[in-house]
Amino acid sequence: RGKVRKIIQEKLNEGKVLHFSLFDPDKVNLESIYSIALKLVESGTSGFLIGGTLGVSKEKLDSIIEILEDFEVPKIIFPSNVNLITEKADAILFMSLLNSDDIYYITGAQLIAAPIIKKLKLESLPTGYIIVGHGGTAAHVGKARVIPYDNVELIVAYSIMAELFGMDFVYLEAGSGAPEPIKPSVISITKKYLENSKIIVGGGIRSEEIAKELALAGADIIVTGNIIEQNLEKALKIVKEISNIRR
Ligand code: 1GP
Repeated sequence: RGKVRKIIQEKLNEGKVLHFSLFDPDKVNLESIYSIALKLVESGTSGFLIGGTLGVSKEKLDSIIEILEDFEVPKIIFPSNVNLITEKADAILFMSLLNSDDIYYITGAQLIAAPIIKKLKLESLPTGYIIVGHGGTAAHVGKARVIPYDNVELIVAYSIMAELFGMDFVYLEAGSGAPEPIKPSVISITKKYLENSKIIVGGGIRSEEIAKELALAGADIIVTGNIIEQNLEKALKIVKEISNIRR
């Protein structure tokens, strides 16, 4: 097993919940990213996810990872397509958009990416990506058959499927900038059905209260993106809240 997987597992074994900070290469400003990242690390963020759906390039991805190089926190690619693969990262979320209607987003892009990832010896974190509720740009581009926020039956079935496929992570995504995040009640029910796969939750998380609720409901990793750019102080509060939780 890879290094990043081990770091995540060790923290989870200690009863911690992890927070990942998402940087969208299309939105971040290269001049301010170092100081923002420093504050996030000091507040306890456990990982940097770098990726986005529109306006992203490998060059910008590389520049961001270079700026983040000094931080020991893992730098993980959150890819929307095959152009976002770089050997500079510590790992990549090797994702399949399980509720897509387009085979390209389920196994097509992954087929093209697989030999590249192997050649670069990039650590791969097998992830079932499931888009719920608002869905946002990722749902539109990924042709997701978006699952309604309250359809627990479907969310659970997709999550079990991901686990049965052997995926280490189930990423429940409400979409970047979603007006509402995934419901904590949905997370707690889904958690009961998963024995091995870890739950990543993201999309529309803007307060420490909701972040805490999601963590206590069973989310293993909480992702926040937009709030970092919109209200850094608030984002740091979320990170601190998550880092103090012990389950
Ligand atoms: C999006 O889950 C992430 O892919 C984070 O969403 O930008 O709304 O925090 P936000």
